[in-house]
Amino acid sequence: MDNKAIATIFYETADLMKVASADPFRIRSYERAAEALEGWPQQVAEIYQDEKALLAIPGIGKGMAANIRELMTEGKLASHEEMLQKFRPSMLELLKISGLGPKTIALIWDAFQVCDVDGVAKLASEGKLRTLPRLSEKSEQKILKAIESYRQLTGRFLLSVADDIARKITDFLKDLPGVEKVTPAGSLRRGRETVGDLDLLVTGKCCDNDAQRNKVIERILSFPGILEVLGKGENKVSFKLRSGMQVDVRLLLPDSFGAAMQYFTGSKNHNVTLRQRALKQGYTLNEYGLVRVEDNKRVAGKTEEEIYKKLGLAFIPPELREDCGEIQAAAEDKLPELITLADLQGDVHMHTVETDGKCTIEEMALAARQHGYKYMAITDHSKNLAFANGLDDKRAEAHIRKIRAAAKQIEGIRIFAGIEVDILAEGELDLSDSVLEQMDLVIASVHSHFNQEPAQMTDRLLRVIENPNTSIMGHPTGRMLLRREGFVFDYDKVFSAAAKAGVAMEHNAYPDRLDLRDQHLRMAKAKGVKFVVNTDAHHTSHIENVRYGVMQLRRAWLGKQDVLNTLPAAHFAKMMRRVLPLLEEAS
Ligand code: DGT
Ligand code: CA
Ligand code: CA
Ligand code: ZN
Repeated sequence: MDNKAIATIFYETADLMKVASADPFRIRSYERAAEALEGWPQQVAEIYQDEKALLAIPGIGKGMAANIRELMTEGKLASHEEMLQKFRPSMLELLKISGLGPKTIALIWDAFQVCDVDGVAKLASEGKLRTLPRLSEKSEQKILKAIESYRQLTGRFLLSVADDIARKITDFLKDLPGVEKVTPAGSLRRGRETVGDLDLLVTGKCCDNDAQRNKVIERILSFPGILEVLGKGENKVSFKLRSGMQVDVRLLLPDSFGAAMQYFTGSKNHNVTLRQRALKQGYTLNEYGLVRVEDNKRVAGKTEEEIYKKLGLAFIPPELREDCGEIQAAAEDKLPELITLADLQGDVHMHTVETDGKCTIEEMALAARQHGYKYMAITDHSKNLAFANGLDDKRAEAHIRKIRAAAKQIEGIRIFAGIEVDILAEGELDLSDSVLEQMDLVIASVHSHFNQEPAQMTDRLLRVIENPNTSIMGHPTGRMLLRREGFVFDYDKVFSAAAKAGVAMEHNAYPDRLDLRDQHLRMAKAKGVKFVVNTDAHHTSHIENVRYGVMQLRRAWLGKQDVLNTLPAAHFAKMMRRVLPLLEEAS
């Protein structure tokens, strides 16, 4: 159990206790512990047996230390379980609806013993909530609206969240005898930015007969955090986790594994088009294999590769399987050569403790070097981002000196001094030109005034592009997945101007952002824009998030040549200062 998982359980306990009107001091102690754990750099799993080490974490007292130990040894927490029993687990979901606070939920619970989203929606639409103190017809309408927008946003999860769970379940199963492979399929394998449910495929000798399959299913069902089993068959089991995520696991014979992978990876539209192609060529294609109609002979199924090959197609990478022309391109052998993780030589958007990061310059640099990068950049925030302790001119200059000093000390990786400078309301940059000029690279990002009219936003961004100090536009639309739509501007105009001026667009690989999205990446590429994929790391562990960013780039059909941080350091550095025309060949 990692810090985040413990923090989640503490937050949940606190929320449930609020509904139960428990002692506010106790509630607060759960919340403080959760906040402390979220920001604590060391995993408490490593130190939980050492009481002193736990108590050294600010916000953790004796009671919470005991709770952490209980969670680590039992895998659950009695106070949390007790609350869940009292209210039923659906209460957790209800608490996630903004606009429905614990007080209102407590009122509803006390009067109707209802604690699920559908139940509350029903009470509201039947006009029963207005009978409660402090609730009116108007509040019923507000609650219904909140539930509606909750439903639109939910049901989907960040790619990183699904990936995390997939890895945990894989780990949980991999030591079982006869398990050869556990592989994600569905939208996770295609690298979609959000995932509806998690599809996992298990194969190996463990799937040979009923008795063995039963053993695997039994083991799967003992995975911690399962809230509810939704369905169970001979070779399939579906369940819902506490987080609300549904997981579909299928057990497959190795002989038809490729066909199943192909089928369950989707997308549905890709599969439909592929099946039509198969039919035209005299085959049927399903999850068990590719079968020639003529003699009913199975001609492929063990691997995906042989299925595509038999259909006269080049292998189509999962990220492209959205029925956007990839089958045609594969038939003509015109699929693009997609960028891979190994192509990247650096990550040039990172924060440190100087602003809102959690690690030092040295720690970030060593982690980037460990990852295999040849270069990286420290790009802390500027002063407009006050809550992040952003840098003013003076601190920014001092920070450059610190970065240069660290660069002298650390070998094996080039460390650029950069900044993520705020774009102010009218498109001015938040630091003086004389300071920005000293930077190796300048990322300009919007962190405020998101709600400008598209025309005003367009002018604002065009002004940033005209500024000769701008190297990169950071997270260009400002979207937050499942929380906030990106702001709208004239994409054609801005992308064209950026291409012309030699300003690169960032693809921000932070899992909540994945900004630009795939369509915008394609649009920008068509205008001649070059990209930089960055993690916006606020902690050394975030550097690994780059894999989500690369999946998005692949979904947009981008190759190595589209992405500047595949270049060697010296060439990359020149591009950032806009000294050379952007389209110059890689040296
Ligand atoms: P999601 O879960 O909404 O993020 O998206 P997917 O693509 O993971 O969709 P899901 O979980 O419903 O199904 C997984 C894959 O299984 C899907 O990509 C293709 C395949 N599949 C599911 N239902 C059908 C179907 O009715 N027809 C075909 N051809 N394929 C299907
Ligand atoms: Ca799925
Ligand atoms: Ca599914
Ligand atoms: Zn940043």
